Amino acid sequence: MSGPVLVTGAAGRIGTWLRGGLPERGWAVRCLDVVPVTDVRPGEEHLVADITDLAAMVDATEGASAVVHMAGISGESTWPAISHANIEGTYCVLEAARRSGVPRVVLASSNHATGYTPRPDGGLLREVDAPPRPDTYYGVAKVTMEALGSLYVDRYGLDVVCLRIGSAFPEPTSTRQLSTWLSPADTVSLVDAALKAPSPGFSVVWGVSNNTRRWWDLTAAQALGYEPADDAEVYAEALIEVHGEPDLGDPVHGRVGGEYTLPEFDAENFEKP
Ligand code: 15L
Repeated sequence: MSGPVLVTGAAGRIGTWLRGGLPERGWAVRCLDVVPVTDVRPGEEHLVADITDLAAMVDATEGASAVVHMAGISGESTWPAISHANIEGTYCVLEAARRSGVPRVVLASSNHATGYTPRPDGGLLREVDAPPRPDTYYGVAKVTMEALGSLYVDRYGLDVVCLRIGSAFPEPTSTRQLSTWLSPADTVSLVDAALKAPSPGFSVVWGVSNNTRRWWDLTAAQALGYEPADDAEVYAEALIEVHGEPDLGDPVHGRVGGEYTLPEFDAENFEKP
């Protein structure tokens, strides 16, 4: 495939992992962030732009073979902040891709699009059995992201893959994350699969590692070509020693969105003084 992959949020945590891993898988990377990337690597292109600046995004997407959209606010915040960065921003990314003729967009959705979904009695939860059920304004923006992706597939014929990312951190830091962790290496593998899958149309898949304790089904992600290699269980003993065995009756473990469904995640607590 010709043309680089435009990675938005390239200076962020996941963006940095992708800049490390995608070139090894054959992808040239064009980095975009609102702040400059400090550790520029050989072969990378660099752009500093705001994803809500449509004209700048049209320029940035010119000649790209795909966009991987990781930019935005990565947790709950105020409505004005979320609606601007995460909803307006996603619109600009998709609209710029369309105007520039970029055929594929990979979107960083989140488990929080479906956060109030309860853990099934048994078995694994499929994406199709977890329709929108946001737990925060952040989750609402991820629902909107998936809806915009769907529109751009049906109306304009783009391929759009939405990754409902779990907990993408260097390692799990809570007992919830023994289920929801997405390792750095598996993040690269998942994005690579989303970029390579032949004609995915509109696709929504969970983004988790092959964790022993996971309860989100990976069949759809694996059908795209995702081959998870990591399992959070190697951290279980140490985390359980500190935090105790997870109580599956606790909403933190009994709902997709975990802590985000608790009262303290009310956006009021995120208002700026
Ligand atoms: C997310 O979507 C957030 O970006 C991240 O900071 C974590 O809160 C993660 O979800 C999670 O559910 O652990």
